Amino acid sequence: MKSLLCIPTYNERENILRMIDAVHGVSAQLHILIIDDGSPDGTAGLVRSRQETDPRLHLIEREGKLGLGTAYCRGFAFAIEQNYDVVLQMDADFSHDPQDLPRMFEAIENNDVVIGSRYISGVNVINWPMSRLLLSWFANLYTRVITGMPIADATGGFKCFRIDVLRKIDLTRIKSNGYAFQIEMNYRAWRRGARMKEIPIIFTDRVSGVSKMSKNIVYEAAFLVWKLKLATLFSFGRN
Ligand SMILES: Nc1nc2c(ncn2[C@@H]2O[C@H](COP(=O)(O)OP(=O)(O)O)[C@@H](O)[C@H]2O)c(=O)[nH]1
Ligand SMILES: [Mg+2]
Repeated sequence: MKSLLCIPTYNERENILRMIDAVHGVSAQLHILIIDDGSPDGTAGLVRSRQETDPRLHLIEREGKLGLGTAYCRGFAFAIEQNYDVVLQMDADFSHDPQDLPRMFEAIENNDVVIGSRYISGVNVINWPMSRLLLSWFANLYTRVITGMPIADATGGFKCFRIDVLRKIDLTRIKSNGYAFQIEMNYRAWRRGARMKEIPIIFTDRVSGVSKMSKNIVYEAAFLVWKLKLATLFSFGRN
């Protein structure tokens, strides 16, 4: 199966080349697509020079910080155009462990969406302040109760999709970012009958670079969950 790993970046110069090496170290076939939002720290330049010796590395450069959700959607559209069979998504900052990729490939054989889950077997988060852990945990409880979607970790960003699932979702309509984007993709896939599978992962807070997480991301997710639920209840729009 032809697979593409999408990694969105904003100011990840300390991480990006090490991450590319780590991913290639795990899989000899997987292609990588970096979607960089004009990082002022020159992340895209590093990727461009690596491309000279790496035929499995792709780069999309956007004008400015347009947000995580649209960055992923741009990557998914690239995967559809280029006829990949499987699309993965992962952060650049080593919070997600490339060593978990083989388990994702295994799980996607019999599923449509595989979610790297911090909460499927206890709580597997390292080095987050308690406040952020509680926020994430309650955000997931809230999402589960309101949407009815049976997923323990709906806000995580380490995932794998069969391309057919992405083809069924109108990516141009997705405007959410952050947690909300992860929830929205899961919800739309689930509503379309996708076989969803969570596999346990350990999430480690970043060591290099800084987080782009903000309060707005939380409000956006809290609101989105109701929007998705109400759209389903009243069946307006396709969801
Ligand atoms: N292209 C792009 N990437 C982003 C943007 N915001 C965050 N990222 C990337 O998305 C991933 C997750 O962001 P991060 O700051 O680590 O969020 P956190 O783990 O929730 O604190 C990292 O690879 C970031 O570089 C954005 O606006 N555009
Ligand atoms: Mg991070």
